[in-house]
Amino acid sequence: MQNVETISARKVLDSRAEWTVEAELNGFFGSAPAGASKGKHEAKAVCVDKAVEFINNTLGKNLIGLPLSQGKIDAVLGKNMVSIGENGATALSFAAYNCIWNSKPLPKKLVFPYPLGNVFGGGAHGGSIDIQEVLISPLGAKTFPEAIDVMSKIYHLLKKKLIKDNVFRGTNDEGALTGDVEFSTLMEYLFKTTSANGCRIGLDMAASGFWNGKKYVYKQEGTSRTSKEQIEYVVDIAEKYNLFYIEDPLHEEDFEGFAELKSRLKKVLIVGDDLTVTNTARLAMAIKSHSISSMIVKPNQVGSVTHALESTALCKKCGIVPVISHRSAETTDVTIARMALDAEIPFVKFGVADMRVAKLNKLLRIWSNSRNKVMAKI
Ligand code: 2PG
Ligand code: MG
Repeated sequence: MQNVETISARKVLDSRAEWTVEAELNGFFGSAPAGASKGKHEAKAVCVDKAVEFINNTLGKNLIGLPLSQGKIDAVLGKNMVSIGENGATALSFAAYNCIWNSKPLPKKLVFPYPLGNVFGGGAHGGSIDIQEVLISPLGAKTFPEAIDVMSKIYHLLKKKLIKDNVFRGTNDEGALTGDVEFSTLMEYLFKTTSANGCRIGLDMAASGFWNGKKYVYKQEGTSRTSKEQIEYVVDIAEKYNLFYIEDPLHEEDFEGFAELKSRLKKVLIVGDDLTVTNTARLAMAIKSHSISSMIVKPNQVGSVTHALESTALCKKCGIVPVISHRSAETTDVTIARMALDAEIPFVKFGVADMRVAKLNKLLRIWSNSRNKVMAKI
C-alpha cells in the first residue's frame, strides 16, 4: 500500500462564486461543495481560511507517512472536525478517495445509476415556487447515455415552453429553470411531457425551509398548511402527477409524518435528506420509525467518504434506496460520480445543466470506456 506523501490545501471558487476548500493529496484533488438549504443536524463547516490554514500548517504534517487508507485518513479527519470543519474534511477525504480510486482497477462489471435532474427550481435556490426542486428521472432508459439524452431533451422542451409562454426567468443556483408559472400549470405540462418520454417526476420539497414551527408557509402561493394538510397535499399531488420520488416532504424532525406518508404512498420513494443528513444515527431513527424508503447521501453532511459509504451500506441492508447527491454550490469535482459506481448507488442527483455536467460527463466517459456494464435495477 502507498503512503500519504504530500498534502496541501488552498481556496478555490464554487458555483456561487464563494470560496471553498480544495485539498491535494499525492497529486490528487478534492473540493468541498456547500448547501443553501442545510439540515440542522449536518456537520458544521468552518471558515475556509481556517480550514486551509489548519490543513497546511497542522493536519497535513500529522497525515504524512500514514498508509493510504480511506478509513485511517477519515478517522484522523473525524478527530479534528472542530478545527477542519466538514468543508476541510470533505475536501481531504475526497482527495484521498480519488488517489485510491486511481490506484485500483475498475470493477469487472459496472452498475450505472439513473440520473435524477432538477429541471425547475425554487425555494432557497431561487425561483418562483416554494418547493425547492422539480426533478425528472428517465426510468425507461436502457443505457446511461440514453438516460442523459432523455433528461436533457425534457429540460430543453420545458425551457422552450417557458420562453414561448413569455414566463422564462433564467436559471437558479443549481442551473434549474425558473419562471413565472403556477406550480399546477408546470406540473401538468411536465406530466404530459415526461409520460410521453419514458420519464417520471419527483420533488425535493425541502419543507424545513418553509416550516415556521406551526405551519408550512407557501409564500409564493400565498397559502399555508398545517402538518395534516401538508400530508394530504403531498398525497394529492403524488397521485395527480404520478410522482415516483418525494424528498423532504415534511420538516426535519417529523419522523412520524414521514412514516404516515410512507405507509400511504407505498409506490413512491419517500426520501430523507434534512431528516437523515447521511448520519447513521439519524438513519437508524428513521428505520426504527419506518419513516423513509429512500435516503439522500451527501458526503459533506458528515464530512467523510467513509461515513457516507457506511450510511449507504446501512440503507442497502435495510431495503432503503440510497441516492447520492450534489449540493447547490458545487465545483467540477467528480468524486460522488465515482462513489456512485463504487457502491452501486441506483440514483445520482447531480443536476442537468451548467458546470454540474462534469459529474454526468464523468459517468458518460466511464460508460463509453467500459465493456461490461448494466443500468441499476430499480
Ligand atoms: C438538497 C440540496 C441539493 P442544498 O436540498 O437536496 O439539491 O440543496 O445543497 O442547498 O442543501
Ligand atoms: Mg434535499
